[in-house]
Amino acid sequence: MVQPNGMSNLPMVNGQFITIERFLLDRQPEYAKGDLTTILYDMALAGKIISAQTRRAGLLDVLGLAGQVNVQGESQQKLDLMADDVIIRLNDHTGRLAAMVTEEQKDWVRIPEGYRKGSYVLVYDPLDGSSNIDTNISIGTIFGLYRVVDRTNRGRLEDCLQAGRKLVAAGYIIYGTSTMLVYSAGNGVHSFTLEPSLGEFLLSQEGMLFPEIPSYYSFNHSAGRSWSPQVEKYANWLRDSYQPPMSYRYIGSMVADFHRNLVHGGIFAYPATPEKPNGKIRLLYEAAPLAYLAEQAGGYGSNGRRALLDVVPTDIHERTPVFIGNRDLVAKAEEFLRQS
Ligand code: P6P
Repeated sequence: MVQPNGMSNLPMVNGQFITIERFLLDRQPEYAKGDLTTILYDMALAGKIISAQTRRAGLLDVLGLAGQVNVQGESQQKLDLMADDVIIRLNDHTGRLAAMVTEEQKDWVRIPEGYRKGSYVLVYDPLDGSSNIDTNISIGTIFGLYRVVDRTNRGRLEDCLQAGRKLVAAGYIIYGTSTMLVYSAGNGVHSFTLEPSLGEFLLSQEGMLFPEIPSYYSFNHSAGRSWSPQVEKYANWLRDSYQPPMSYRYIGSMVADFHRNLVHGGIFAYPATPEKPNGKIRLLYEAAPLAYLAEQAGGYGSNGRRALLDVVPTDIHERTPVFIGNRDLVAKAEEFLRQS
């Protein structure tokens, strides 16, 4: 097929390039057209803006700490705060949302007075892996979308504290060698690559699935000093017994580890330890959206005992142990953790 000059390096699918806007219009299930689809556009726009800022981080004075700590007591990076501000300002006045939850705000975010409340709740981590910002390692935005519990009384904490099983869409934007948006609205997982010269996210892959044979396992082995005997045995099984042997990769940026494992097969785990009895990863806006994507891609996400999507959060910032990736590897983790 003759490629138009200079266009042949764009991510083509079936010989054509499809923008996320066209994809959402043409492929979204009927029930998802309307506000849900528009919110996904809004997140794509947020991704473009955040990508531009992270690309220039070295040049603009946005590197380094902002001199504040977030509700987690973690030093907030300037890019964290910028990304959070971008997402809130893109979404708080559109009339599509009734509430937001973000890692960077202590309380859930209300829709400002004077603006209509919509039917959706956006939960997100504006910049996961932010401790890597100053070292040019891939970082990412993670998001999930819920419908409000009661349309006649919307915009309440109850709308935010829903199990992941209630998610109607989830996704992430990874700011790496290229900027990619990966999402699902319940109809498979689809990935888009930002073409900077066009400012468009172009369809890269439709219907992503974890490869049958996993290639990587991702743990922070330095935490191994305080793992439970069961987690220790599981980690050793992954290293010594699983066939065909996997490689060990741990970037310290969950979105990047998750994305690599989705593409090549594998498992990411952040178990509980005595120092972190509930693990480190936040349930509502990190683990649950990724678990939703994992299940849509034929994988699974567990807290070691049960599906992450079945856990009802009791606090918007609660943490959870995480085992997420190829279904058989995660099921095996549950098997090891059940042993006394
Ligand atoms: P550790 C980033 O802060 C994060 O939440 C995840 O993106 C990442 O996988 C994890 O923490 C890294 O934590 O304790 O291994 O440095």
